[in-house]
Amino acid sequence: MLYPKLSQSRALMDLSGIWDFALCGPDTFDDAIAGAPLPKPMSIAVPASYNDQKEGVDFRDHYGWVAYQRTISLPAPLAEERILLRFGAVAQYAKVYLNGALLCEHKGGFLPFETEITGKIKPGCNLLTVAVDNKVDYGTLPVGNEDGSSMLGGMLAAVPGVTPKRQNMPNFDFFNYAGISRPVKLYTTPKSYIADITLIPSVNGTDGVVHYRVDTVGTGEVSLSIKDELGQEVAVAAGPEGSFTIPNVQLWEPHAAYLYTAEVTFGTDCYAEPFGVRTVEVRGAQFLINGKPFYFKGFGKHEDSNYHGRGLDEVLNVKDLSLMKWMGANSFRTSHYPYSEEMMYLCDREGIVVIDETPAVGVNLNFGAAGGGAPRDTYELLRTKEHHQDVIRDMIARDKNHACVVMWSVANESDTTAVPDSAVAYYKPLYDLAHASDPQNRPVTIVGVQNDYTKDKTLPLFDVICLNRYYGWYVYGGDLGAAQQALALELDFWQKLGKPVMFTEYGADTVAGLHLATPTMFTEEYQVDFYEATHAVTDRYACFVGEQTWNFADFATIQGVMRVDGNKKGIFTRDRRPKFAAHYFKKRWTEIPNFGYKS
Ligand code: BDP
Repeated sequence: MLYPKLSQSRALMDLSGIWDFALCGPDTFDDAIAGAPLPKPMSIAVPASYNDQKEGVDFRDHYGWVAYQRTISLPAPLAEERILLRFGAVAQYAKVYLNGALLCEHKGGFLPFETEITGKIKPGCNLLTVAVDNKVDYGTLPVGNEDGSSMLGGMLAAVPGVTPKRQNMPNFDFFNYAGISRPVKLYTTPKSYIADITLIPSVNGTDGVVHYRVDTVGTGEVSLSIKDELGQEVAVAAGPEGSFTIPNVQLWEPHAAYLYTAEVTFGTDCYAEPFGVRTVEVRGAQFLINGKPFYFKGFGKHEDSNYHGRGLDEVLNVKDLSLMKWMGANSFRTSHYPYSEEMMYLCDREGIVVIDETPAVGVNLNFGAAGGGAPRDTYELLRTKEHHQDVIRDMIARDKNHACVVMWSVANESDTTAVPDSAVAYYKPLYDLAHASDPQNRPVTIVGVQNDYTKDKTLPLFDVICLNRYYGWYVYGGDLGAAQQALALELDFWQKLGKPVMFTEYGADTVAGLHLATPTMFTEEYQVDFYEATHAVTDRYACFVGEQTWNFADFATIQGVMRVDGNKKGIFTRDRRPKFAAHYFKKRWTEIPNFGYKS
């Protein structure tokens, strides 16, 4: 799906701002609400999660539906165009109404959707209502509890006669922020229009050879003009599918991005898509970008900040990439859901490498919030399979042209050992689907939970072994010697597989400002010791191709006995102040080259 852009053939209107808002019921949304202005509405900012914009437990812990509302009008000169209403992301389920009539529904909180409103938007004022459900359950990604029931149990058994309030219990370790979290846009295209553009770059000697396809609707001729960064035309092409050659191509490289622009025209429609020319390949135990062995230095992140919650914050995006470059980091994973399209374009521009992850987190009923008690068959109990296929297809369709994306992650910390055969039956088709969906056929991974890896039949099916490991925190916390031994045993195991291995998470909760001369857990000194001890082991393995810490910054979680004001494993605080470890990593990473570290 193309990102909405202003061009000589397309008008673009951003509906960001203050909308009317109301909390609604838990289970169903009453369509009648959408037919009239909300009575005594609250004011809410869009785009942003709603949770932290107002005070009160009922607001923060709201379970179920809310309504957003505003009026929209179409400028009269655009009346003859094709008109679309597009949502960057609405978490977790959306129903969109215009003048009381249901236009569309969308499941999933992290990918865009749009609906054509040509002929439905009338002259003058139109009432736009967006109903949003925040419920997570056994059928959603991410996974949560069923029916708002208290599935956690906690440490003690439930007390008979007590009825806990219904609420979302995420089977994942981040706050279930909800609402219209990414921009809402109204845009137009001509009646004959460009529907999609696919670009598949390759390198032939000093030339870039790019295969392309332009999907169109209506009548017209397709032509392409390829411009370099100075706006000079370097190639042309014609027809809906073919290839073009860029002589003496400038490659897109980590920290040295070069972007060309494909200016595509079809009849009167035109659309400009920036792209980089680079190759990605897993060869043996190496991860190659442009044919050179790449070393991932970076983070698992979150879209998370004060007041915005999970809402798009472009200032923060620019700041985060700036901090990464300051430290010599070259990459991050979009843990645990696809990030905004704005962030993906920014990473293309800034030369930051991205592992792009679906929202499949919590597909594990024997771990985390859901854990405890007799083992359960995750794959029998969850109803995520079809939706999981959808999010893989939709994420790849959205992000397929981004040079920054070098690998897809189909899930984080799934149940890959407890019932190994059902895990393989669930994940092998998803691995195949990801490869089949990607025109560039990038590597595909699944991010593995700390487990009895000798029994894991799922991880080895994937192209890169991505490990979330907490030796020295959840396992052997405070005993870094034992942590090192356990980690070395595990890496001895994985290196025999002959595939690249990397950390997609490792870290220690650290309270900023807490210091001790003799480090203990939670101090800033312990965080640095934890990382130093870990690297003393990982640096010995040639197959170990990357280190992405958990987490870039402290972030919000549900309240509970495991978390004091959220997860504190950040290298930065939530407001982006560096902990000691940021300076440690800055020194380490500026000395580790992006390419050839282990060769
Ligand atoms: C892993 C999860 C991540 C958590 C982290 C932690 O992938 O989302 O926040 O551990 O416990 O299990 O800090």
